[in-house]
Amino acid sequence: MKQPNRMLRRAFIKGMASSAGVMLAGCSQTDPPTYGHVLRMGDLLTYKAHRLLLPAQALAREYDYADISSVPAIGTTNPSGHKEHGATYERLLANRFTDWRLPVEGSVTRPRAFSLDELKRLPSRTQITRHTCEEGWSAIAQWTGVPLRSVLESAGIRSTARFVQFYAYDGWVDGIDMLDALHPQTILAYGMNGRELPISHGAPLRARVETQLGYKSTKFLRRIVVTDNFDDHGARGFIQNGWSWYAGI
Ligand SMILES: Nc1nc2c(c(=O)[nH]1)N[C@H]1C(S)=C(S)[C@@H](COP(=O)(O)O)O[C@H]1N2
Ligand SMILES: [Mo]
Repeated sequence: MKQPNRMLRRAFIKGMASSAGVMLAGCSQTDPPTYGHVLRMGDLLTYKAHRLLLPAQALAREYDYADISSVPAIGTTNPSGHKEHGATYERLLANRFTDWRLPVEGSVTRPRAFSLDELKRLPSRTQITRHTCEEGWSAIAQWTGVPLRSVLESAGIRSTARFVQFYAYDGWVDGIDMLDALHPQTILAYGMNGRELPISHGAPLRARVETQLGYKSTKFLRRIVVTDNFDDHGARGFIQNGWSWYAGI
């Protein structure tokens, strides 16, 4: 009586192993690569499993006003001191970001640069969400901004486009795939808790990527580039520094 059970279990384990194999074997040139230690292969498995199991447009939980908490400002809290872009940021800040422009370029049919007012004139979205930092804390805030989807659509997304890269005034560079870029809760936020986005939280504009850990929500946006291929941003990017490029939650 024990025998069939054991065989079933073995078949199940074999099935698991081969489906994991299929997932890994399915990785092509177009998947985000992993580098270094063999354990980092798990990053690709996590990415593929998320994309397989979660409906692409599943919404992150949204909260009530009463749930809003204080949010620590983490990482760069003012890029003024940055060696490459600090002086520019300082000048833009002095003019209250009236001269700030966000170029949206790369794999788009109508590359253009947006002023803050132009972004604010596009339909906005407000959401109260939980920010989860890889350091182990989380906090809830209300974010107001323009869906990244609207911005990309106004620049005309080419059919070959697959990733969106964010460049910041503190030298931070990162990217997300098109599924997260077009996600309804992925916004470029200029407001926080009903006020203008504070400098320490990424003024004048930051990304909110609610489907991933906090470090994917780039602050102090300087430039957006749509790409057909994965870009690891070399030594300045996350992957070669040992972070996971995909940090889905
Ligand atoms: N440009 C830029 N974006 C960034 C960071 C940063 O240092 N620079 N830190 C990241 C990390 S690790 C976190 S947890 C959040 C912190 O956002 P907050 O300061 O609004 O809490 O921003 C993310 N985006
Ligand atoms: Mo973080």
